[in-house]
Amino acid sequence: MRNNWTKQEIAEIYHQPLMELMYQAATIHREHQHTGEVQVCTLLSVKTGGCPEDCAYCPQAARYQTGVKAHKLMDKTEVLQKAEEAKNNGSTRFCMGAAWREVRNNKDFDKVLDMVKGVNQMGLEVCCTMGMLTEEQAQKLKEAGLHAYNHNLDTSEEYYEEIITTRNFDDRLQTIGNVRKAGISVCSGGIIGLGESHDERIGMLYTLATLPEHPESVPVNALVAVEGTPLEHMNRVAVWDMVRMIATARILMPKTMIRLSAGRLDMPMSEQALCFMAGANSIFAGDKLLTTPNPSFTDDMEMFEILGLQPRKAFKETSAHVHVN
Ligand code: SAM
Ligand code: DTB
Ligand code: SF4
Repeated sequence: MRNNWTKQEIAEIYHQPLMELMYQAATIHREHQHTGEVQVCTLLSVKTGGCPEDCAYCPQAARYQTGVKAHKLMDKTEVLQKAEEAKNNGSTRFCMGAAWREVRNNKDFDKVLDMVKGVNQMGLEVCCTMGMLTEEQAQKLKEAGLHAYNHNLDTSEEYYEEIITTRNFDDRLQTIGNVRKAGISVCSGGIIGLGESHDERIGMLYTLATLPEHPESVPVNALVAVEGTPLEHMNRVAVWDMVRMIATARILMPKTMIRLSAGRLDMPMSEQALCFMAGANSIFAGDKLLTTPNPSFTDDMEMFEILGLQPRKAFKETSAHVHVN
């Protein structure tokens, strides 16, 4: 495991002829992962909309007219019911999202801690994505049984200001550090199709692959262009771009779960198959992501059947704890 990659090295990997890149990624995938095994995660938006941030891609930012209605934090019983459904459908990870800039120490946080306890007790890997966290808050989530925390870089350091102005790239790294210190598994990736260049995509991979420890999971999202957001007219990401990104991530971070995340609804099975071939080994299942649609469980199970993929068991060793001297 290496975390001293240079941008030059990453660029050389990334810009290889696509077939060569895929072959290398698939080879590394076979050496470090159980091929044919795909982690199935379910998302639930427990606190939707009304977010004060200005992330240009996001339908939940209060300042854009996207038709997403703001809701208060859901009740625990309802959340546990959704978790049960997800478990019955074969998901092993349940990720609760909140449209917050940061977690605050209030009654809502106490409610979240309670939800985390409940979901953990059901034997699911529980994950949250709720914005910035302090070290103490991360510790409390850990004590409640949180398995993973998702906090994406979203884009590269160089392109960050074009996409988000209400926080900066270092804020993201700070929270990722707090999650790591609390002993929670780190999930961090980004989105492509925001108008970034190849160099900027390489820049984002560079930051992820040179963290002191690689994230245990890296979601690669294709922008879901939502009407009303500043990025509503962006073109759909080409499958070749997804493949290039996933394959490079797989080569740089061999033990990490690479998640083929948002954007699958627009990808035919043949395109998704290329992504699995290139080293993706995790998906979000269930007919909704946070606020936008996603393929149904039945469609995904049919895809697994056709491609010969197996859902991965919960709490399997990820062993991405790379200790660096
Ligand atoms: N508010 C918290 C935050 O931003 O970290 C957590 C929720 S936020 C919706 C979680 C992630 O969803 C973002 O970091 C972003 O990568 C992804 N996301 C949001 N809108 C998206 C879109 N339209 N297309 C693809 N990914 C999106
Ligand atoms: C991630 O990287 N992608 C997920 C999850 N982590 C939280 C979210 C995708 C959101 C897509 C837009 C929506 O449904 O609101
Ligand atoms: Fe808020 Fe997160 Fe959406 Fe940004 S991505 S607007 S922080 S919910």
